[in-house]
Amino acid sequence: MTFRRTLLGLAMAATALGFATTAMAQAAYKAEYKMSLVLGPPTPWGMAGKIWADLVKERTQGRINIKLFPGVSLIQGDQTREFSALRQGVIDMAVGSTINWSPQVKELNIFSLPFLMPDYAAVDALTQGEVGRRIFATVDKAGAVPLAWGENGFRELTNSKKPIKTPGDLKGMKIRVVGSPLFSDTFNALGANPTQMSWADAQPALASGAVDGQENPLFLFTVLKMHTVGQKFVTTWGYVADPLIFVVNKEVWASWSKADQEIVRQAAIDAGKQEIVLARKGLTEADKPLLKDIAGMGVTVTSLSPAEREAFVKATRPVYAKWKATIGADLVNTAEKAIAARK
Ligand code: X2X
Repeated sequence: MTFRRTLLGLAMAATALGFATTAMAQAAYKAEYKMSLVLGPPTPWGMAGKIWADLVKERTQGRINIKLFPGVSLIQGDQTREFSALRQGVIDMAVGSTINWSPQVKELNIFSLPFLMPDYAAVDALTQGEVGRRIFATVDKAGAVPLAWGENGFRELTNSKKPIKTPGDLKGMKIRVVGSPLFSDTFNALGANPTQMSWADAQPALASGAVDGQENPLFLFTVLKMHTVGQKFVTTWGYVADPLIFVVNKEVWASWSKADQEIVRQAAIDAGKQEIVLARKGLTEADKPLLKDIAGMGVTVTSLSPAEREAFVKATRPVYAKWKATIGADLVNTAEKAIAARK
């Protein structure tokens, strides 16, 4: 029967095509994929990359092999170029901070708005809700495939000079800041003297005293033993927190079979969940053991009362207003609402 023969022919052709496509995709797999990170293991950020790479290798039976390049070494330590390099294919995949990609994706500055997120529930309300979905759509449009959220963390202030309790205490202090100009605006508004530099340059600058202070999540303080480079004072003010985003270059993503794409996506989600637990360890328990560890290093840890914190909030309101417009008032309004409604 002609009809049946045609059907059979079509089925055979489809099968052959299916094999061909699979074979082509398989042939296009690289022997090794390059993953960019600023911080390597044993920091939570580095562990995010390691857990992701290990899960992918195991679940694809080695079809997808990933090598970690911490220190953003694929782009000579210039972390603000990471997103461009990812888009261009110099980097195959990355676990990157929203701060470092903000120069290319302005919406990512939302997490760096001073005092937007008062606690971890606020961070989750953004990344796990509508704001997170809209940001992923923006990252996708900007040229990379976003898969999951992780966390660098709340960025606390450290310095070599004195305890910081008021904006006045920061006056004239040389503070190393990161990536986006929003950070320079925030520290200028507080009367400090901010200097933008990469993390690679920040470490020698702290050691030599070229800068007095910096801001980063506290696990970095203990991992790097920052008290040994003169950082004797810590103020926990929780003014911003940077999430991490797991991403893959678009061409690399398209070269993988649907099944492998799903494996890589699920592995990123699983790694992100595990990493967020690591990033919050010692900071979510009532007695905050990480702060005790730091005090045990001979460091003065200053926690702000709500009234003291409010003085910093007030001083940075104009910066918030300016950047709200840059980021997009609609997105920031959505974020404010999600935070107000958090559990
Ligand atoms: O440079 C920093 O401060 C770091 C390591 O936290 C980031 O890459 C955003």
